Amino acid sequence: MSTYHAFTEAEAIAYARRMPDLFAPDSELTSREIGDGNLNLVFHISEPATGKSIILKQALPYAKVVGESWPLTLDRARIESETLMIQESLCPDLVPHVFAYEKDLALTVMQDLSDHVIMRKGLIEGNRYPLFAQHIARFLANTLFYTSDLGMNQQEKKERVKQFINPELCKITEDLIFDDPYRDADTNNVPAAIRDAVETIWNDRELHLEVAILRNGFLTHAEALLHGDLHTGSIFIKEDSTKVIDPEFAYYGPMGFDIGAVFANLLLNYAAQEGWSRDEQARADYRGYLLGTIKEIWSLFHGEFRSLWSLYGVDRVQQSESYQDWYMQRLLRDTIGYAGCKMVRRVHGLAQVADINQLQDEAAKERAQRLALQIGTSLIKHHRHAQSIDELLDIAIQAVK
Ligand code: SR1
Ligand code: MG
Repeated sequence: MSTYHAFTEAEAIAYARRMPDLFAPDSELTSREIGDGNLNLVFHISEPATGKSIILKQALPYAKVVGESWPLTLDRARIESETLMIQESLCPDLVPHVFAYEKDLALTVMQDLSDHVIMRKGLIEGNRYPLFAQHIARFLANTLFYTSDLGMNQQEKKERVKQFINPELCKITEDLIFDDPYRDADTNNVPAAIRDAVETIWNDRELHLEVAILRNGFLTHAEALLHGDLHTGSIFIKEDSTKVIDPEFAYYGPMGFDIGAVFANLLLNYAAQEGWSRDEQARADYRGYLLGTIKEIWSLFHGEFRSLWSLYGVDRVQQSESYQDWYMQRLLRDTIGYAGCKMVRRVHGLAQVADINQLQDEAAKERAQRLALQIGTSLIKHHRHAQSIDELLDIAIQAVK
């Protein structure tokens, strides 16, 4: 048993050397800490002679993005590794393989994905990923269906809910997504140029009601085992492969929260095209690609989820067509509402996105921020009335007209 302490690069090498069957005991290894997220250390260990490599991910006992003043449970490393193993059993090609998890060190040893890029970076560079919609729709359909009361034994599911109680990480989401952006909170990071638009949000009672309804769903609706933080920084991608990483926020929550997270991050990039595209035609083309991807994801997800349900549904009472229709419409509405919340928090909340923040042209950045707020708030306000995914797309299209 090892006592918890944050690893140095040299300690990461020493640990990797002890892993059976990975590296020869006397081989030369290199180590680089490459973590650029908000919470953890990530060591890339490689053996130059053979080209073999692995990742050691270690949770820190505080939120790295803020510092030691924000303590954070190490149990999130267990949640992450156990979630990855469940997801691997459902869609093995869409998540990294976990070689080992060591509780006392809050350490997970996993497959190295350095031949992929973080999707947020790929989108900022203007790349297109033709297989992404298929991959993420399959990931969402399988992970959400088979961990819910529709697709697994309902008593075992209750045990799973217990296994994935994740109060500290959920609290971050409850505050940073569903509370702080709607008031003048210390955690916010309000860009001076858009203060007027942010203050409008702080005073918008109609909006606050819709956010309260969505927050209630996040607090109480233990529907499926969610990834819990499914933004484009949690996706490694290349032309022919997609890998979903980092499920440390996993817990039993409303399915629409994960689907909405994917849509929100595509829409944040859509807003950021104000500054990234070379000219109007390129901007319209790339925005068309992003909206087409959202539409394709919803359509493939919807088809796959319903077909899993019809073939493998475990609950006779929930099997009827009309119940499935009702359920999918509610899921669409949740998805649209959560997508809106996930956009708004990234504009003036604590943790923002590179798509917008890396824009060098201040005027373009301001236009992108205002657009993201406009689309996000419209999605939140519309969500309980939505009938079709086209309404989400229309909101995005109207916002740039
Ligand atoms: C204090 S953690 C801030 C954000 O980083 C994570 O990726 C989550 O999105 C969280 O809200
Ligand atoms: Mg993360």
